[in-house]
Amino acid sequence: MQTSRVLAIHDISGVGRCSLTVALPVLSAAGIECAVLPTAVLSTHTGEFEGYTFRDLTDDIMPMAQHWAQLGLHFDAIYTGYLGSIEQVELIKQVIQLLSSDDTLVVVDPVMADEGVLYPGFSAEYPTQMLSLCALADVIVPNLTEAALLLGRDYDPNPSAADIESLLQELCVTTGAKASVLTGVSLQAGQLGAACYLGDCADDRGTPADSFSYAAAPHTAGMYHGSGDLFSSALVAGLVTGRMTAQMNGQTLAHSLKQAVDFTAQSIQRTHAAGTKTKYGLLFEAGLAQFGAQFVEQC
Ligand code: PXL
Repeated sequence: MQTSRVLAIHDISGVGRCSLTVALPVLSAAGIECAVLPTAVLSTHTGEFEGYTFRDLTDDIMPMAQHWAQLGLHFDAIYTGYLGSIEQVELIKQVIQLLSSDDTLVVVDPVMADEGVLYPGFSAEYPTQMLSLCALADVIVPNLTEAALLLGRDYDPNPSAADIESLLQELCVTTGAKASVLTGVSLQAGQLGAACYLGDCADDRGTPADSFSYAAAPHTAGMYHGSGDLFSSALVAGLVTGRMTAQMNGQTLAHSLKQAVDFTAQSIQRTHAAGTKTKYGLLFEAGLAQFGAQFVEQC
């Protein structure tokens, strides 16, 4: 049996269903081993909660990575999200260089902002640093706010298809990533989803370079914490089980985009129907078995 191993580099927030408390179950449900490099430990995420604890794990990052390098571990993907500080960006770049092989897919979700504003604790310099991390990525997964910050553009919450495609292309050109994914886009009233672009690079399954793909699902109004993390984790699950490597594969990218959009939209719909406070995150657990069943026979 062939198994895959992903290294997830995010914080762990004890309550609020985001970052590692989402990446771990989602990747595991897809039959993937999820190794974790926690960047910080918090009692809750930083959105809508007051008085959260925050323990910075900067000093543990390199020793943990060096231990894994000594063990000779292979990672099919390295997937980064929320980092504990601006200083950690340089360290995570070193970790990627230390632990990637030629076939390691590097996915960077530049978690730092939403709805036009940076998350608490991130300074105005953070997007520039994050851009330098994106330069090591094969795939980057910003939301519309993060894309605007990375590119130094004004935030537009409702971009047209032409605007979305221009953002996706510029994200690849500016960062050097081979593919870009933009979340939170809507081309039709009542629908919300994501778009992706595979830049001008070789594709082992004949997908034309310079191709765009869209996926959408019924939109549930409201701001749902952790939805970006759920989407990116589901996307990584699809990319890894679809054997998308650093060599890229446009069909796998488009298919994984659709699976991640559907899983995220269903989780949002379930949370809305249950009426729980959105700061406690998405009720994704009831859909995990069905989500994972799409992948396990491929592992
Ligand atoms: O969901 C992104 C995220 C991850 N981790 C922490 C956060 C947030 C967003 O607010 O605060 C700690």
